[in-house]
Amino acid sequence: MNRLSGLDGSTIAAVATAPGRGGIGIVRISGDAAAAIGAAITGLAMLQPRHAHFARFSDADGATLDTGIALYFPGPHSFTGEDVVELQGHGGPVVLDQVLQLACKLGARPARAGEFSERAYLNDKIDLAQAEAIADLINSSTEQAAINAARSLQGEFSRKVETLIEHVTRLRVYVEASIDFPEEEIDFIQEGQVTARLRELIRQVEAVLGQARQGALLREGMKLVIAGRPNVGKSSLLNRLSGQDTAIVAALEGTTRDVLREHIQIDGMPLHIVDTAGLRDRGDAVEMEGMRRARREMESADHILLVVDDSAASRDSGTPPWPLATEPQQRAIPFTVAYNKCDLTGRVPHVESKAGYTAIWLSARTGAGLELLRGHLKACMGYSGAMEGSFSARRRHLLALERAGAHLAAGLNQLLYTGAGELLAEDLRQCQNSLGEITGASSSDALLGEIFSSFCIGK
Ligand SMILES: Nc1nc2c(ncn2[C@@H]2O[C@H](COP(=O)(O)OP(=O)(O)O)[C@@H](O)[C@H]2O)c(=O)[nH]1
Ligand SMILES: [Mg+2]
Repeated sequence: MNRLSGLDGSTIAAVATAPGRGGIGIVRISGDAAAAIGAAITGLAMLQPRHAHFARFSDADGATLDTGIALYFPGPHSFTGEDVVELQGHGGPVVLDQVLQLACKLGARPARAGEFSERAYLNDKIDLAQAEAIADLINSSTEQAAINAARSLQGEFSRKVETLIEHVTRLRVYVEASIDFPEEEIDFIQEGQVTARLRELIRQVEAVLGQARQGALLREGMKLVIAGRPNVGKSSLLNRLSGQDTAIVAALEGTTRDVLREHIQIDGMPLHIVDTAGLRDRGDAVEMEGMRRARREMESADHILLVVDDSAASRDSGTPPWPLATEPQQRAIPFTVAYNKCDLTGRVPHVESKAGYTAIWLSARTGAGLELLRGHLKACMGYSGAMEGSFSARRRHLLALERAGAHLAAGLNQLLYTGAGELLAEDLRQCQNSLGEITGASSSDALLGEIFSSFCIGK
């Protein structure tokens, strides 16, 4: 794809600072006419590159709108790669809008959401993953997420993907050459070298995928759904974990009917906790609807915290006692069992590893064992202390990496069972395409539109 085909030669302008009032507000202008517009507004004959000009911002009639600093960054050494002028004035919505209107009267047009970043991408200043990292950096809600986004913006993730692309390309060239020159055909299987390289590539894609998963989790957080029978202490646990009195706690069965949500952080790891109605086989219409919603939440959970009343555990049949027909072990969703109310049973809070799940004994009332639960949830999110070398990633990136891995696996199968070099070459081509979607080397216009339109104006 020719990236430059997305550019229309227009000059764009937008307020680059957050809406509202602030000490300083910035109008950013990018495009061929930027320098002329900047000169006209400031009344300066010309703006010196990378020089802070103190100037009056005046309209065509000479009326002063504001005073501030004008900066000029000639392309290609600017954020967008085009001529960029920044007018830094006072941060009031009306005065900034006046300066913006003036810039538009002088030949700019209002920028679309994300259009500055899009131009930076189209002019090859950053790749797609880096552009997304800008949005992630601005939107990050935890320190670790911000650090990760900054690493992606520096190209940490992109470099890993590019290395993968390079290796795939090299293998592809090798395979295709042997197809194109059959007189020199190599017996792939006999030789074994291609198989080994494929296996190594699969391992590398898996490694990057693992890191990207962690990055995505840190960016988006883990959705933890608290589920179980009525009265086991689900709402008490939500309140304990969030440190807030969010949910009504009562000795009455069927107290919680609506789905309750809290967003918390455990050592910088975002966790979205969802408290749900207790599951049982009866209840009035409202409670039944609550249970229906509880099940729906469980289906979209990243992790389920199944709460069991330890003092009544023997009453619930089965080990562990699954509430009614909602058996998380039948789904692919990982889960943890919290044996609550251990203050009543006198059991010491502790963690046990069971087949396919973890069990934790705790008390929502006394808070005993809560640290064990927090530590366990952190581990489930992939918390590893230092988090060195981690970077931000999005679900889109994970899917692309998964597709790339699947194409490699398919290619390996072709090679092992049919010995078909052509089919392997095709799988490698598709693998390369999938990886290219991450950095934008092979992305459709629709995808670009979708990504940049989610940015805010002026970014
Ligand atoms: N002794 C004891 N009681 C608890 C504990 N956790 C909750 N409860 C009590 O159990 C009852 C039901 O609690 P609640 O959080 O509303 O349970 P839910 O229906 O699962 O949301 C309330 O009376 C709570 O005070 C606990 O750890 N120990
Ligand atoms: Mg409740």
